[in-house]
Amino acid sequence: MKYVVVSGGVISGIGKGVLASSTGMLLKTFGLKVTSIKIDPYMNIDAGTMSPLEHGECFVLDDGGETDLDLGNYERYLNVTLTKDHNITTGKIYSHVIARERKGDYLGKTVQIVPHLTNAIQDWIERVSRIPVDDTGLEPDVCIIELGGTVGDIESAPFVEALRQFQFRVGKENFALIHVSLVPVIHGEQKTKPTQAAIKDLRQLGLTPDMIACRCSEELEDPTISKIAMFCHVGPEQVVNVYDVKSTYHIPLLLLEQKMMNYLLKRLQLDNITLTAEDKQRGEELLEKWKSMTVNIEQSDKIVKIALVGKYTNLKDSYLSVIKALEHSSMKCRTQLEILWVEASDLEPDSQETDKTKFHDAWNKVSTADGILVPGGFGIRGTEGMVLAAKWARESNVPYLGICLGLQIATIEFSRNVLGIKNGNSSEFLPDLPESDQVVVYMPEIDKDKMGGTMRLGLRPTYFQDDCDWSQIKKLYGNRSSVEERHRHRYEINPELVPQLEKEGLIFVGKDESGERCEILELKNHSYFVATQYHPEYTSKVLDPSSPFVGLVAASAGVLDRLYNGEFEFHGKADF
Ligand SMILES: *[C@@H]1O[C@H](CO)[C@@H](O)[C@H](O)[C@H]1NC(C)=O
Ligand SMILES: *[C@@H]1O[C@H](CO)[C@@H](O)[C@H](O)[C@H]1NC(C)=O
Ligand SMILES: *[C@@H]1O[C@H](CO)[C@@H](O)[C@H](O)[C@H]1NC(C)=O
Ligand SMILES: *[C@@H]1O[C@H](CO)[C@@H](O)[C@H](O)[C@H]1NC(C)=O
Ligand SMILES: CC(=O)N[C@H]1CO[C@H](CO)[C@@H](O)[C@@H]1O
Repeated sequence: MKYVVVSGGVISGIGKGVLASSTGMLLKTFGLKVTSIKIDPYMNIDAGTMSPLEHGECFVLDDGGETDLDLGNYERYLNVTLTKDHNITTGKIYSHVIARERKGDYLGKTVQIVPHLTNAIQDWIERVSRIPVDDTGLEPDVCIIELGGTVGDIESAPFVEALRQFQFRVGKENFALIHVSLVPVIHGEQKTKPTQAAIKDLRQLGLTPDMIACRCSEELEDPTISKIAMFCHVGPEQVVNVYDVKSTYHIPLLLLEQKMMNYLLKRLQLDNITLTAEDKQRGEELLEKWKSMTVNIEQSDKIVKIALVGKYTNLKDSYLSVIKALEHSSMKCRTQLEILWVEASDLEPDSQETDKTKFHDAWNKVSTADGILVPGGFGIRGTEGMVLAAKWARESNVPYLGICLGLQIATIEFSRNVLGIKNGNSSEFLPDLPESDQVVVYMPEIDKDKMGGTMRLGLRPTYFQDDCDWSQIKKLYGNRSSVEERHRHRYEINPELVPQLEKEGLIFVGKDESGERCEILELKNHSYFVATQYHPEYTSKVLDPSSPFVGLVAASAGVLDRLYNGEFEFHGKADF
């Protein structure tokens, strides 16, 4: 097993995750099997309880693990399926060591950060890196380890020490370190001092950079590269120039251009890993497909406008996977994407009195959008605005995709305005709603009193029902009889209402294994009106976008027919 550690210096938030996943993706293009581990030096054990306002979205894995959004990045770039063990947090590793201490595993010895905690970290990395993550079911060849935060923080100290020891445990030829640093441009001059200081910190802690990835707003000049090489005691070929590009999907190509892989291949002796001709060919195809997907889109001058009617629209990170899924889909449909951010509560009539401009602005966006998306979310605020947006989409024949709450919203709207259940609502918003008005109900098997960890979580199957050959969503999923997607919810559509809804044309085309719980709804006789109880965005991949999203983007761009004709399929080689 080869390990590539990606750490960061100077400041955080300069794209360590993108660099790490791009490196992994490039290793895959050589035919290697790549996995990844994210180390988060914070005390939380469970990301499910962290506020999306503070921390961005909560990402859900196949196994129901709730992590922060970085694991999503790896899944999307590397086309792999990770588990909850692929994230290591300080809290997790401490509780692991403390549990062993309680069991008496340390035989009465004094339990210390070094060696007990640092050993536990290394054992964890070795164990988890071997978990198969793709459909080959084989052990991966390379593991990318992203160390969160910046080296030198108090928080990351035990992990840095563990990695220092780890390079000796696994051997020099199996361990490479990429340090991501920042080169600010001040008065037109590229400053190397912060990078020099960051590398000094790193060396002091016993780690040697094999590559220094310099983030900069512009291309590094040759003298800058020489200077960094000289003062940081590396060769110029070890300094990688990662300047700002139009889209993060271009970063792998940028790294490739700079021959970063040549160095890594040599350094890790990757040639010694035996690969079959088939593996190699798969790798080459992957690169062609990546180029074709990410570069073609620039040549398109078509723009599709999707209104995202949500709640935390001023914190866009809380919808990160949704945005990524839209980006992947628009690349597939060869159209540029423009997201219109709509704060749902601004659509409500009340807001007309408080802020007229916002009200008109919001409606202007909704009514000019090519498609409307209502994503998942919690809480009451803004839900009446979402109901109005769903009504607009239904009545104006504008493509609509609802996710989780978005499915419940679409059903509430339909119950009120088509079935005539005037006060139809969700018992999530109104706990003592009369039974006749309950459109959305609490799932019976879930314990109402416990908040954390009581959701329907992770990968579950959805079965397409009989008589839905007309369904667009079924066709988009390739006419499969069932699909597996990731869930995260506590409430569901009231099953007793389903016959009435279906009679009026709102059809539940997908249900769970019991045949009772509604998973996918679709409106008959509409350009595209689909909603899912699950979160398809979590499994969207750069090269394999999620079907419900592809459907929304294609319908909004008016190219559904071309999509069904297979015009957007990849045929072997990038056409440039
Ligand atoms: C991604 O992985 C899945 C299975 O794990 C595979 O079926 C699919 O072909 C892969 N996609 C690409 C673009 O390699
Ligand atoms: C539905 O419930 C919400 C939350 O209590 C409330 O604000 C809204 O007015 C209700 N809608 C109807 C039509 O009763
Ligand atoms: C799926 O089924 C529909 C209707 O039966 C058909 O028109 C379509 O070609 C099928 N698509 C695929 C990919 O098999
Ligand atoms: C869909 O509904 C519209 C208006 O209700 C009607 O004019 C049209 O014929 C319907 N189309 C189909 C395919 O049923
Ligand atoms: C923050 C985070 O991602 N936490 C998850 C990491 O994995 C453990 C299980 O090993 C989960 O319980 C956490 O939710």
